[in-house]
Amino acid sequence: MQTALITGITGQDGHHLTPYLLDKGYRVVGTVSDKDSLRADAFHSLYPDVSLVKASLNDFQSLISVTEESNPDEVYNLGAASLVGLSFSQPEITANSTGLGTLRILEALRVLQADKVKFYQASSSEMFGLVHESPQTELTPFHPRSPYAVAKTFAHYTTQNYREAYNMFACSGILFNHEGEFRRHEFVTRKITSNLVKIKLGKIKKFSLGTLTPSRDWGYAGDYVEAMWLMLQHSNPEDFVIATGRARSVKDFLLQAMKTLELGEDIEKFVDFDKTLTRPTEVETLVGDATKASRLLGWKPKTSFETLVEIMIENDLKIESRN
Ligand code: F7E
Repeated sequence: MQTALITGITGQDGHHLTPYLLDKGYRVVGTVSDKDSLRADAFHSLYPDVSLVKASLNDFQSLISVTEESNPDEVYNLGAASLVGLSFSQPEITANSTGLGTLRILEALRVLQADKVKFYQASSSEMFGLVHESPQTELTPFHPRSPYAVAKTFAHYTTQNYREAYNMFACSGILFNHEGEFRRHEFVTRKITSNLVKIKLGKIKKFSLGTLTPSRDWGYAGDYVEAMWLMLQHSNPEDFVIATGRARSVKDFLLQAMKTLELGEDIEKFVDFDKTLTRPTEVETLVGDATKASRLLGWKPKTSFETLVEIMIENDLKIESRN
């Protein structure tokens, strides 16, 4: 039986990757931090077969212990301080867990001479930032625009360096925005679907957004975790862009969600704008070219933009109708 160790398992991607790996017959071990006990309990009730171990990307010793004890075949490093906006007010916390955290877990694997372990790093399209070309590929230069993106870029290059210096099977998936029913409410897509559902049910009248103009390449997280696994089954450790190839603005997402809920097209009726929700340096448009993943891994996104919005709305309708 293969063992997978997942850092940050209680986050969105852990919720999709865990059942995917359990279905394939893996033993799954996940790290949770001390502060996460509520999320850990909720996760445990969903997946009682998963072992949850206390460990932190900020604590090298805990990473040594969990790696030694779980003896994994594959490590998925999904843990990070992942809120881009918040990273501007918490740059050091972000650099520590998102950047140095990746170094610590790679170093734990190196020190333990776990050189047969395959390592997946959750890199981010945010690294492209002020884009040098469109669409972005594995060869597009990085130009990070937030403390989060700077930390992810450090982690990306650290992964590459461990691969080259120590011959480790270490690779990065450069994932563009991926959303779904497990998305946290702080991210714009979930903020939109959950608040529009509340409006539909008569619980609130309006909500606030920062801006409607930025565009993102939005895919479904359930499709993207398959790409993570495929990367670790590939013959060589390489980096891959994972994306749908189509950019839509925040406004497009909002209008699609309003359409799904039959709320019409009058945005101002439901949305206020709040400058404090904007970022000092914004990333205007990201769109990825996943040709390499399609060619070498046989990976393609399966879920359309319209279906993604529907999945999120259905889920929020279920939750909000219960409360
Ligand atoms: O913002 C704009 C905001 O916070 C999307 C993370 O998973 O994907 C995600 O990062 C866009 C930005 O995600 C609000 O300024 C407008 O342009 O949902 P988001 P993100 O920053 O794109 C990448 C790939 C990651 O790696 C990250 O970890 O929406 N926006 N108004 C807003 N965003 C938020 N959160 N809230 C607003 O009110």
